[in-house]
Amino acid sequence: IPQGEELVQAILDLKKEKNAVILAHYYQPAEIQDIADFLGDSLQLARQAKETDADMIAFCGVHFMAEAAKILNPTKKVVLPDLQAGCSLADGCSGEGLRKMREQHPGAMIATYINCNAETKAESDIIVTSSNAETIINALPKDVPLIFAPDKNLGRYLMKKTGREMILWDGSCIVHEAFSMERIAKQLAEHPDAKLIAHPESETPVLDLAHFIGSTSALLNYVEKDEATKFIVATEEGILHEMRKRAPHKTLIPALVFDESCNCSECFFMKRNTMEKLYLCMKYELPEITMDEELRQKALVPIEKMLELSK
Ligand code: CIZ
Ligand code: SF4
Repeated sequence: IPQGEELVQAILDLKKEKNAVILAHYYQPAEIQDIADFLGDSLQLARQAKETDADMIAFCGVHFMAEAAKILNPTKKVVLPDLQAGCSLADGCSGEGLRKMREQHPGAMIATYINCNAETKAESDIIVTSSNAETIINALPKDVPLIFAPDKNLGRYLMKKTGREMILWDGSCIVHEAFSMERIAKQLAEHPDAKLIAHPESETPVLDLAHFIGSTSALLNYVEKDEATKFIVATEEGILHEMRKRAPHKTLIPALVFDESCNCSECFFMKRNTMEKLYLCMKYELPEITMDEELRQKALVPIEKMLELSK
């Protein structure tokens, strides 16, 4: 495997040779973000995947995101640098589990966060992301019970924002639930001029302290546009790379987590992807995301509904 500058060039050569597009999430390692054709959050990447006319999508993110790309654009070959790039939210909510929950609540609608696998999507009535969840929930019929899966923290936050009661699946993101309210409160005391910004996957005590709560894209825009010059950032630390590019003169401090031996909040699933693995997956076109066509069509329905409602 080539290294350094040669590795970057080799990936660019493969991209041309195979008419590939590289899509990367903001939580990816910095080198991967820098080589990507499109960088985005899960909603933006789903939109890019749907629209691309490349023959191959090299998806640098986690498995459920690459699956969403395949669901939206099935004629393209979708490859993922590391098939083990999972997600605690997706792994904790199976399609079968959701089906059982529906049986327990006859007549309920199921709104599911995009952080879930294809089987789980197929059991859902509508998919949401953190950028469109509030709008979508407000647009759903009010006279039926509503189940929200799999993130209970995002679910709780949405109940507060929309005033709508929801039945919550008991899942969480291991990265966002690791933030420590006590340690963050100390950080705020040490930096009285800083604003705390947080992703709604974080737990309630952290959200209660936050000056601003928003999706990945909303947090990026906020840091860029807000008049404050110092921010304590409670979300996956990979996003600091793009924040620094957009707001080079601002001070960005990663929010502290419970584990005192570690000073940042990395999603270890996201970081399984490396430049070497990106090179290999493009060269050998493996591992590839494949999906049963019936499952794909079922999973597509609630995603299309989301895209329609969040235009
Ligand atoms: O995986 C995540 O935690 C998030 C917030 C993804 C996204 O881009 O919405
Ligand atoms: Fe899943 Fe959390 Fe990692 Fe996002 S940050 S991919 S929600 S484990």
